[in-house]
Amino acid sequence: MFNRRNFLGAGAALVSGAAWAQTSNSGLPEAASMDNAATQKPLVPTSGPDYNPVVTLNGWTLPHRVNNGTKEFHLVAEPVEREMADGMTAYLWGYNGQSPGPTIEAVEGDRVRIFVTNKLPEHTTIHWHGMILPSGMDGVGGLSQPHIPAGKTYVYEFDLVKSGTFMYHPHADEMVQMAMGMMGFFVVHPKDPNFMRVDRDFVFLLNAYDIDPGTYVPRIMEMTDFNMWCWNSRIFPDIDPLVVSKNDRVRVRVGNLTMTNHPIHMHGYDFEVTCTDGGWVRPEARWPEVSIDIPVGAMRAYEFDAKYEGDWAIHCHKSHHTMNAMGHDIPTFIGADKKSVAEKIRKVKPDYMPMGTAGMADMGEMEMPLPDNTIPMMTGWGPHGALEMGGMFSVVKVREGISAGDYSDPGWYENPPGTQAWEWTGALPEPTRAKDAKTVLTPKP
Ligand SMILES: [Cu+2]
Repeated sequence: MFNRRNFLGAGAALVSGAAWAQTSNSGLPEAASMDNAATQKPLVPTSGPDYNPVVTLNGWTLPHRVNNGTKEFHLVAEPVEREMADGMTAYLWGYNGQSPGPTIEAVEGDRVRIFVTNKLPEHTTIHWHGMILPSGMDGVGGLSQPHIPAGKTYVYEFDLVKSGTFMYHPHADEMVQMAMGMMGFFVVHPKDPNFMRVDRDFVFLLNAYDIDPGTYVPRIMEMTDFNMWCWNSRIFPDIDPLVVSKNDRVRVRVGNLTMTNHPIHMHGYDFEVTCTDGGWVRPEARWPEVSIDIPVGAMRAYEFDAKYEGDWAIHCHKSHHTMNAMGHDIPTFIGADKKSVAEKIRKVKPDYMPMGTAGMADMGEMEMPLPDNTIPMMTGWGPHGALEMGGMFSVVKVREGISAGDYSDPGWYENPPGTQAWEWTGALPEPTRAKDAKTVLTPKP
């Protein structure tokens, strides 16, 4: 297995590896590596057909070189340290320094040659999810090819016969390798630059981990009880916002490589599903939605015109998926009177504070002492207070006049006067039916 020393060793090898690349097109292409979990600038094409590059949330696009008309990429499967949020790092497996791996972008009609170097402690392969390609390039270890042994480099080469949104992941010891974070996006842009053109094109993968608070390595045997619900191995409050200029045409591509479905809900807009991993959805086959369920092992892309300025929440609608670790196995105390027991506990633990008797919102506001390397289950602050969120949550920030290619955080939206919910300060008559109510869920003071 790996330990911290192996980790650093793999990183160091990569850095020195960069030096031998780029010398000749007959050798391996450079294996770029990323040491940063922030959203990187999109990679604008410098040759071939024009396209609007995607923005990988808290991720990056893999650079390539062109060798006699073939686009060459170099993926390195290896242990990585991934910052999931400020104060929380996971020891994962990924590609080229990060989990998920970098997004691969190319154009319909391209021939691609992808070198895969295995720096994991065990064998691996890469399956190109959704792609139409020769059987022997499909990446199922044992079925379509021998596994790539540790330390070896294999080459995948095929034509991109259709545009769309695809994923890549191992088809070798999958339970372990995907639970450890090995996955990435593969976006094939249409050959016609005007087909399905948008101004902003975001991609992220849904993934999940079970990492006990205070530890670093996911429990890979977990089937259902995950405690880290991530977008691109990142959790709220540190998933970057989706920054959009007013009136942009926007596409959001979401892939699901967890073991459950995720209804992704975006506020402020209705939108249409325009692409699945099977291909583009014809205009006459689309219907309006405000939540889009992303099935397991699938991707969905939706589009909208950014007509409405504001800070619009985007999140999984399973409420347990907008929580971080520490949120499980907590008994329900709503309606319970913990006053007398709290007095007894304070005799041995003077700072004990009973929580949860009126709901759990107090957990979002408290700065509770935590073990190392975890973050609270509900956290994050907005312009009006605690957000009480975690996990799969971010914000679509639509503003007037953001220049093309600018994805920097514009800060919080200021609601124009008269457009924000306000407090009623007039008379509040007793509702008649409340007099008969026998059950009151709030404990008496
Ligand atoms: Cu979810």
